[in-house]
Amino acid sequence: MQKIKLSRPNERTPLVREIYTADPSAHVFNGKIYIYPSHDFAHDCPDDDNGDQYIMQDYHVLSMDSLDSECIDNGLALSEDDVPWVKNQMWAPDCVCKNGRYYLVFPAKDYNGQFHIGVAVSDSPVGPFKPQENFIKGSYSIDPAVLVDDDGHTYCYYGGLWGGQLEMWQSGSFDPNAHRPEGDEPALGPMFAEFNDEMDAFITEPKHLQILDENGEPLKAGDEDRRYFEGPWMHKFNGKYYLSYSTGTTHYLCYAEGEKPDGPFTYKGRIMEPVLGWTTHHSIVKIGDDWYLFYHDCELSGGVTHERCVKYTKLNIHEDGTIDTIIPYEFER
Ligand code: FUB
Repeated sequence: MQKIKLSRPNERTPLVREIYTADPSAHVFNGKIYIYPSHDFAHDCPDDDNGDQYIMQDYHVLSMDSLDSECIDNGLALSEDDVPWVKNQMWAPDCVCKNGRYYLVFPAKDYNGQFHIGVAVSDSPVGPFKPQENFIKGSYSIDPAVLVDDDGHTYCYYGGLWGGQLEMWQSGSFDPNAHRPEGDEPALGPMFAEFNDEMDAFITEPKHLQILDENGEPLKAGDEDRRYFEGPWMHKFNGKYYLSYSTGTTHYLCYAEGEKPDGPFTYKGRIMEPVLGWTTHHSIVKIGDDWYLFYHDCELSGGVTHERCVKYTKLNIHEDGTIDTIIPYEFER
């Protein structure tokens, strides 16, 4: 395979090196690029399947004047100490601008060890953010990604398996021993709910989204190369809705296409082959006339799974919405 030639000096390199960052949700606000990442905490404790190694305690917002300029760490935007309901593990956030205010939407564990989704607000895209007193009623699990649709409706996509606890809520209440779907059982989709205008409540009952295969059948739990695991993102292209996500155990970024914000979605293919590290998590954003993928890997720490760094690369989206697969380390400058 011919290596692709990268034209931007900071493409596919760590955007900041002073802190470890992951799960980048990128947006353009007022012509400037803002990245809302997790802030990885460096430590020597062992990894486990529950994600206990991801001990994040706060959020920093990154910003760039353009894709070629320096990426700035704007310092502390929100700490776990400031949020009454949060005990620990502030994982992957997103941010939306509504009515001139910025809403940081984030998952964290409460004092019962359960993940929920909270919101904090600021007049500035870089914070500091003031948290709401409690988490969003009826929310659970991790990885919120928020789409403000063209008609102003605001949708939240969220959920993650294993340490993200999505399986544990299948009955509607928290069951740490709940059965994990496997084999030919239908895979669990990401969750979907609509926010109110004030961004302090869901106004629809959360529901699982369906991702279908080429025959219109729901993807199976055992189809680990294609089924949803965590890290949802939604972008619109030519009026269609594109749900992208991580397959977790097989480490791919994949996407599925739908006609409506709540699907159903049909699996389309891979966006990115595995990166260095266990997790893969991304966002997709249009900057100028082109589309970009923001993602993370563990290059900066030499492969430590919980010490990650955010990067970006150009994404090739065709007129029909199909996306070329990125091979993360096959390039030359
Ligand atoms: O950063 C902690 C968790 O790792 C995120 O919530 C997942 O998406 C994975 O990237």
